[in-house]
Amino acid sequence: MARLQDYQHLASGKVREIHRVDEQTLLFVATDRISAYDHILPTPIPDKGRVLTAMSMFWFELLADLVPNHVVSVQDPRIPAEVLGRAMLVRTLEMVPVECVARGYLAGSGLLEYRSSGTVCGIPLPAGMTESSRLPEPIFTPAAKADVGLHDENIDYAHVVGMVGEAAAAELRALTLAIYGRAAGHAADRGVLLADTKFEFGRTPDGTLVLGDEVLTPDSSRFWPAAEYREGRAQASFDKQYVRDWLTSAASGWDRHSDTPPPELPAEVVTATRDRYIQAYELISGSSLADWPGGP
Ligand code: Q0T
Repeated sequence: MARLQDYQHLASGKVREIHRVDEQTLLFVATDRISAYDHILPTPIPDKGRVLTAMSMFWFELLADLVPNHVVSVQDPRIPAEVLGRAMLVRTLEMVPVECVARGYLAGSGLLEYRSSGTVCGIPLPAGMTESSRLPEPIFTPAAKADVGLHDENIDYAHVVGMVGEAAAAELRALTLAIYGRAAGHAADRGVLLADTKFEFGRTPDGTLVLGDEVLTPDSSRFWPAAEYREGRAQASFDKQYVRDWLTSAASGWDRHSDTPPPELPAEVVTATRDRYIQAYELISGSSLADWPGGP
């Protein structure tokens, strides 16, 4: 079996790592780290990396007739035992420098832009919308990756055309909206609203657009329990609500607007959050996490 130290470390995200396996192959590793309020918390959530990997794989397979993806394997002797279940061997792609976001509801940076200009990524929206409103139809709201520590910057479609050209921009928008539509329909059938989600695409040497990164996970998307949806207020997060509630409670002793790092999470918050991630995976995929690689 391979060791992780056999591979050159190429990049770290907040909660992911990428290693080089060979010229054509990367090891994409999801960690158990969790972020909240723009901080990485000091306490990991056991199995979070496995859940996000299993969930991405479920969606890649559901979407395979719409778009090819970068996954080579999640069970291969080149995957070190220490990351089995939370790592994907993937094809090295030439990544497209556009964060491809689809939104069906108004939240986050979309809500902020709407409040200040009545648009999202330059797309005019009806007057009178409010926090969490459902959009008249899903929209493509691209962003440009920002430097570490900064938020991605929303850009308009013309900006995407300037970056990648007319044909690629049109292809990215159409694919993003087609994938969102398929995924949101599947989620809705299971009582989950897919408020928004971010995709990253790359190209193979022959120019084919391929879906990369992790997809349709709670880290790349807003999943809202449909039963609790109410327009005009922030929605409960499917996965992180226990963490947010505890961090903002007096019990944590933490002020999220200060520049102090967040405290360790209590064991009961860790357990409840882990259970929520597993529930989300099992609800959406119809499979048991016990059947996914890397278990005990
Ligand atoms: C990438 C080539 O996830 C990222 O960084 C976190 C550590 C962003 N990123 C993606 C790539 C991929 C993928 N996925 C790929 N298949 N080929 N590069 C690099 N950084």
